[in-house]
Amino acid sequence: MGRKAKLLSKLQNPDNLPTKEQSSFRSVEREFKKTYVNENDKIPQINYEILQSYSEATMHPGIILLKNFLSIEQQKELTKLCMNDFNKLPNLTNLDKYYETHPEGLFPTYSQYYYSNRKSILKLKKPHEKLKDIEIQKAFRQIRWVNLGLSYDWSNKAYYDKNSTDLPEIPSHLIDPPVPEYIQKLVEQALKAVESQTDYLAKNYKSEAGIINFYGLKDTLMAHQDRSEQDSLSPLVSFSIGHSCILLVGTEDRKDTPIPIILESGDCFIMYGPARRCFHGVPRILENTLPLEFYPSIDRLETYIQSLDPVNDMFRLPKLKEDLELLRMKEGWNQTRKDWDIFGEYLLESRLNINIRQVNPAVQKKTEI
Ligand SMILES: O=C(O)CCC(=O)C(=O)O
Repeated sequence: MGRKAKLLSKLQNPDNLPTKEQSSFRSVEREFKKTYVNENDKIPQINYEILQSYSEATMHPGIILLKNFLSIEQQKELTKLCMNDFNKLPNLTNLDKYYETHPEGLFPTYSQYYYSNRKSILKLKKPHEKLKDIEIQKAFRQIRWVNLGLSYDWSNKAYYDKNSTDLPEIPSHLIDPPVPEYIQKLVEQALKAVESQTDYLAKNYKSEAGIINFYGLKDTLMAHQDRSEQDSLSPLVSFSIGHSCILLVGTEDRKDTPIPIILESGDCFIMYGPARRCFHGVPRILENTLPLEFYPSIDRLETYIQSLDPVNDMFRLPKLKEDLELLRMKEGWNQTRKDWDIFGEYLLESRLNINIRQVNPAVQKKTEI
């Protein structure tokens, strides 16, 4: 049996899913990536129900998955906030290190391109041997992360010490803004659910830092442990929007076999206490999983479909065309898309993840957690 056929049979039969003896984190990660990412491969159908029931049955202690936690309206609001409001100073993005930082962020210029075809270029701060100036529509797609709350130094994998002389190139009064209130409120609601299921005391939690991850359909996130937060027990609260993904969650030992969990749009995933330092990663964004509610207007979708490549996008085209037909039958669809097109079209190729952490240990807790 070939590798692909083997994985497919594993996914279709829970008894055959990787076991401790068989696979380290790396090898399971590789199987998901290899089997599904190669454009020239035929993409096997994933048996969602089996994968989902497998994840639920084997959930680690310290992991809580709140399905459909966010309403569609909340997800749309968060998408707008992530793409525009939060995507600018004082929050740093991956592009700020190399490219000119726009105080109002890239969204206004991207929006002018999207709605009026006004072209503009994002310039490098200084010449770079590999990078070059880029058109705004490409630059916007290259935003990979936005830092919320306490500023994080990605090179040293540590939160900046305000008293350090080695601060990022932003005015010092902009460092360490609070996590946006809209997100803090959602985190509070999610933690109420944790509180009702465990003896974690949510009122001591502080949303101190966060990351917004912007994934394209081929992006992945390597297995990693979150070790930068001094508080190693408080929950990490994570919201998913747009395309679904497979999240692999292992143990604190990279050699242990991780479990695959499907995170869908609107889900809230929480790791706390015993799971807080577990290895986790995203080997796969699942194409054809964007809920219909997030699609743009019919004209925009038609133009988008025409812009796709019949070979490279052969596994997405049939579903997009099917969805287009469904939308054509929905009366007044375009009227409900007012001001949504730019966000909806972005989500046709994306997943957003917002995850929030407490960095410093809480003062008082009911239990060790
Ligand atoms: O995208 C996700 O769901 C996981 C994100 C994550 O693990 C991280 O940002 O450290």
